[in-house]
Amino acid sequence: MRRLSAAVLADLPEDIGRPSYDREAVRTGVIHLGIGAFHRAHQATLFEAALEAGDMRWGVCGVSLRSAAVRDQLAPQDGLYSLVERGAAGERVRIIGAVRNVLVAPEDPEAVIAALASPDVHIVTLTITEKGYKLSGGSLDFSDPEIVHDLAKPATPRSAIGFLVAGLARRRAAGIPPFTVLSCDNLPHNGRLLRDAVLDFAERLDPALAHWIAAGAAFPQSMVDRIVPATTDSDITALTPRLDYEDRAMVKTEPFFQWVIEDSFCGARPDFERHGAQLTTDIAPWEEAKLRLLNGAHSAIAYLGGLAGIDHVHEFVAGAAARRFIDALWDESVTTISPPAGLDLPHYRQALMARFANPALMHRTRQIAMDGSQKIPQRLLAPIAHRLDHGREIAALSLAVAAWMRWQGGLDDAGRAYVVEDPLAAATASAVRGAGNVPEIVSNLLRIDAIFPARLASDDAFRRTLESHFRMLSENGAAAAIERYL
Ligand code: CS2
Repeated sequence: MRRLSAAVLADLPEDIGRPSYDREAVRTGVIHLGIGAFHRAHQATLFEAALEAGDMRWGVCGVSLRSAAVRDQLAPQDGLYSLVERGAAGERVRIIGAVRNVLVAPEDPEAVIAALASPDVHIVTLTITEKGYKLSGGSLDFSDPEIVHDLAKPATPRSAIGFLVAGLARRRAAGIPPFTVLSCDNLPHNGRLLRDAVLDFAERLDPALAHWIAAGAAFPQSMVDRIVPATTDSDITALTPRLDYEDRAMVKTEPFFQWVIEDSFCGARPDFERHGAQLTTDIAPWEEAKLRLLNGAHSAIAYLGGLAGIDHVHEFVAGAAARRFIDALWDESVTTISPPAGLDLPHYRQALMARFANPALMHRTRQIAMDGSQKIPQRLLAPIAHRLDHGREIAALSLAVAAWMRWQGGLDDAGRAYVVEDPLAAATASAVRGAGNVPEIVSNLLRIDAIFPARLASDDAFRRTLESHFRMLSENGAAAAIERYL
């Protein structure tokens, strides 16, 4: 099958959108670290809109910190890929041209540093997932092997932090001002955490560099929202007859798009507001609402659904009891947030449920279950701690945490085995294996302080609730535990 590429853009069927600007005239103003499907379905579409509006500064150079897969998909296609939006009104396909090239960092770290040091580059965006920040207890983990490596060999870094600092150091040496570093990961205070990590790392290398970064670089907070399930081979096969070409780099997503960005940039930026993002001076309420409502429910669905053998999010919320459970979870979480002005919570909840129910997305519970140790603290544990502090019950939120605990055993309710994909999988597996009964499993897991803050690990009411939920899950299964919400 012929591949999508610049040479065939003009041959595509008329109903396929495509860049109308001159791609030759695009400059690279953005470096994106962690170019997976999410970036291509989210930030890249905003930079595309800027290019379409004639502001040619915002082409993207993508960086893969690990595998060559995305480069190998995009390079033969001149960086072009289809954005397939699937919603109630059907499917919309358009070709995005904003990604100009992809660098594979392990193949050539110097090329990444040189790209970061280009005077044309004004913004570095990141989707490196929670674990890419190398944090422990909220600050940079100096015992992380990649951080140890990068401090010893700063000219050939491996971590995002190492690359950012190497790029900034190169700019400083060349007399080029620093860039804005824009975190787009699902972490509360993502910009602040990243700034602290970068400064802590730079400080160890050269305090004057840290000072220069602190004085001139900007690290705005940002909240991103768009559901982007991993592309499957059958998605690619289904798209081929529509294009009449094969697109191995396609991404699928929902029509919904949200990007709320803290208004603090140190240099040039696109006209974000005009292209669909929102700028604000107070980002925390947006982050909190999204993490605790959308992502909190997602993680609950991932573990309860995963244990019950439910493969996709829309299949989970098809059940009346499951929807009641999600509502109960939200009833608990909403009391822990102060919603931003302009967010109508009942409407937001309704809209979230409809997004989860989108059958065309085929969003796998397994995808969300990944890296739970990095996700549940901000999604489930923070609201639980808040409720306990206010003497409120935590039945639904703690059922989700108990399901995460049971998930660590590697066997679903039907006894099927799966691999727990998580940077702390070894620790959680040994916590479960070393236990003789439910109270031991629960207390062994609660002792992992990279996940559970002391405030929760030592809370008797929390521990007892987890034990009783865990027993219910192992004796009756997740489906029965959810049925109780009917
Ligand atoms: C999901 C998120 O995989 C996950 O952990 O909860 O990727 C979620 O789909 C996005 O945050 C939606 O904006």
